Amino acid sequence: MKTQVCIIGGGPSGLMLAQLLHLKGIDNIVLERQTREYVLARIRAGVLEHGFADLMREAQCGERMDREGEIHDGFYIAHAGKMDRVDLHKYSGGNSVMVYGQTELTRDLYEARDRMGGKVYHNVEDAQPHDMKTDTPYVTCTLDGEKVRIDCDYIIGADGFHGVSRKSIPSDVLREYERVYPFGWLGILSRTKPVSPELIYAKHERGFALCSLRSQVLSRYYIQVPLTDKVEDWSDEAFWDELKRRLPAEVGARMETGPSIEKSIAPLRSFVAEPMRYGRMFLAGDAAHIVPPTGARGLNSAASDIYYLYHAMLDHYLNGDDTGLDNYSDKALARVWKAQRFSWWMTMALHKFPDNIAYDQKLQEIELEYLFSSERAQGSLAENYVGLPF
Ligand code: RFL
Ligand code: PHB
Repeated sequence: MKTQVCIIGGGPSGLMLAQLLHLKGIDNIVLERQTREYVLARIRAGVLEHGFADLMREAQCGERMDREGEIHDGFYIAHAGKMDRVDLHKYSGGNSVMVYGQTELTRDLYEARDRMGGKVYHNVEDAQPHDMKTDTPYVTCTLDGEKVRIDCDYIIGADGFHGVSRKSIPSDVLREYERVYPFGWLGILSRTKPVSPELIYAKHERGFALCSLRSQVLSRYYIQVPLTDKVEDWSDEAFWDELKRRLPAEVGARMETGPSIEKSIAPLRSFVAEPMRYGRMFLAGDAAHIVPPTGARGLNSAASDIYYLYHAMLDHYLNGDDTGLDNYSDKALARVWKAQRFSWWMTMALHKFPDNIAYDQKLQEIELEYLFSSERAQGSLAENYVGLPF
């Protein structure tokens, strides 16, 4: 097979780039290891920054998001027995975020690919990039039991944290920066009315909790748990009891509970791989960087990668200008590191750290007291949460 751009990974990053390139007449193929059903069953992000929402519209996939997604102008932080609101709209110069599930936007991207006759292959085994440092790179893989070779101009590694692309960069070229946190998030999805119309991030002596939502009839809640906990350790009842304990009493009292329809534990990790380019292969999204979900930055960091990569590809194919491709890694990493800083800060401010000394705990409390006493501090939080400019 032959194409202009071969994209490894059919998550939001890969599908979004495929869709944008196709709309400009640039031929591409997406190789996804899992079935479509599997990809669409993963429950992940819920909060999109406006830059991501704009990209969905540019990809002609924003119609349902604009109809069903919710615009949020603020969120709450529960701490020290009170609830303080962060006014995103006021402190970010009129911006807001969109609450729309990653599952739904991935479905929208797949449907757009189908409508336009996009080439998306599922159940792809053994995808492997080759000859990235030459002008004739290619990808090999197994499709329906048959060995296939795909010749291309460029390879995009959009295959997530556990993908093959980053691992194909020689170790003397790749630098990796990582912090693993000593806890995870246990999340449940339930067909219940969300306890609050806006998100509540809760800092509590028993650990962090988050009240989020997918719609007015679908709630998404998380609690911080030790890394040693297993999903099976947590009955629905135990989850609801613990969640309520970590929230202000009046919030817990009005919590509508019900059976979980999904329950999973995600470990928390910060990770960056540099550079994000190796010859004719470019990394994008979780393949190159991971943030703990506390700042809702993961998918949104992927969005800026895709934005830079898309425009760099357009310059290459339509204007013969490679400046964008040459600058991609530096430009993407500059924004990635800012999202890392913000996610690290939110995580440090809101979680219970098992090894914290009393001094650290005091500083953690003062961090939030300071935040809500300073409009400038809230301004900094707001501009990062709604998304720094691309
Ligand atoms: P993905 O979504 O991991 O997709 C990569 C795809 O590549 C496939 N793949 C391969 N395909 C072919 N060959 C191989 N060898 C392959 N290896 C892997 C995989 O099957 C997969 O389909 O990466 P992508 O596209 O870069 O998207 C990144 C986002 O998924 C991620 O950043 C977000 O979900 C993070 N995140 C959040 N981000 C936000 O911006 N806002 C949020 O509110 C938010 N909440 C979250 C989150 C992530 C969470 N978890 C579970 C980690 C909440 C949670 C709980
Ligand atoms: C979610 O709804 O899944 C969600 C929302 C905000 C976050 C993380 C996850 O910071």
